[in-house]
Amino acid sequence: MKVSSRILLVTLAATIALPFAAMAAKGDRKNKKDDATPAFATVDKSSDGTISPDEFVAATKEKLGGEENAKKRFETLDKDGNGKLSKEEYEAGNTGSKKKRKKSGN
Ligand SMILES: [Ca+2]
Repeated sequence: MKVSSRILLVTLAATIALPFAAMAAKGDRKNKKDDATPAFATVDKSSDGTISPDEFVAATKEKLGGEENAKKRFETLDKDGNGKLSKEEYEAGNTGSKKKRKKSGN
C-alpha cells in the first residue's frame, strides 16, 4: 500500500529531524545568558511558591561567586522587600539583570 509507505516516510523524516530540533533548542538556550540561572521551581525547594533567602543562596552562590554575592542579589530581586522572592520577582530579575533598581526607602 502506498499510504503505509508514506506514513513510514513521514515517521522516518520525523525521527531524523527530531535530534536536530533538539539541538537547535539547546543551542538557542546557550545563547541566552539566563541559562546560568536555575528555573524558579528548581530553586523553590519547599515548593511553596516563593524563594527564601536560604533557597536562593543555596541555588546561586556558586554561579554568583559566593554567599555574599548571592545575598546581595536576593535583596536586589526582592522588590517589595518582604524577604521572599515571588516567581515574578525572581524572573523579572533574571531577564532584566542589567537594570539594577535600588529600593526606595524613606
Ligand atoms: Ca518579595
